[in-house]
Amino acid sequence: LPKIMKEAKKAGKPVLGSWLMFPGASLARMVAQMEYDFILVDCEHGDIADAEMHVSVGAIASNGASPFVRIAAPENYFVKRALDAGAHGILCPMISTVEQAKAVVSYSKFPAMKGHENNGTLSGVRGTGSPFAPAVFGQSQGDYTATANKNTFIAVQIETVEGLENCEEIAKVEGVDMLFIGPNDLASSMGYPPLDNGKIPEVQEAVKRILAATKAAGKYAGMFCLSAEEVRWRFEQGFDLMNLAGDVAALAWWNANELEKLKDL
Ligand code: 3PY
Repeated sequence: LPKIMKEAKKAGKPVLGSWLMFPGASLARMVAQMEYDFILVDCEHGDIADAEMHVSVGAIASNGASPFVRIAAPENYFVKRALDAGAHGILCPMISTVEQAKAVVSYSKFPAMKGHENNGTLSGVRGTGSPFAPAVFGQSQGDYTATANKNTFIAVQIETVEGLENCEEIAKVEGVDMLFIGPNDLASSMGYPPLDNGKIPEVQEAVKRILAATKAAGKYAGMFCLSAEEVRWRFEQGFDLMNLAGDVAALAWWNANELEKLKDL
């Protein structure tokens, strides 16, 4: 875990984050100054282009939170751009097989470097050269390259029936630090309306199976949450890391709630 998140975990607290679907340094800075451990820049479903992702990652890191990027798909290009921007961690959606998980790990790790065995045992295909990631980490380029394999956090999303069926093996993949459940897509993949996921016993059984597989492999377990109640429920269930909704939900729900109060006028 990145340092700020390790501190939360050590204190026995949930690792808490927020989720950004809008671009902009001002927004990223404001949310990063709240009490969250990490802020995730959502490049899968968010309205955030590559250059905007770079801006958000830098603004988050400079304001006390760990920047995470959810990449658009498990592809080398997206992994490279997020890590090169200085993300402390990536969240990779739609991981359904061991092969996909291994590929994402490989894209995330520099080739093993002689004399730098402390950079972990993993060797991948990540290219060196970004000046931005070292700047975000406050390191020289050499130091960044020599430590990034250990310092960057790789989370994969389990959110398909195929991913569920393979979750025990995916959890064991070396270099996968966290399994993060996307409950909406998981429900959708199982043939249910996504937003009903919390009420569907079959989906909740699947959640328990993924959580058990993650813990058995000694990895961190993450869960997408849309409210404080959900965060509490999942933390008590044994999840380590949760997001408390995000920018779009906050904007939409605050407006809906306040407008409702004026309906009688
Ligand atoms: C899900 O719930 O499926 C997610 O991936 C969160 O956006």
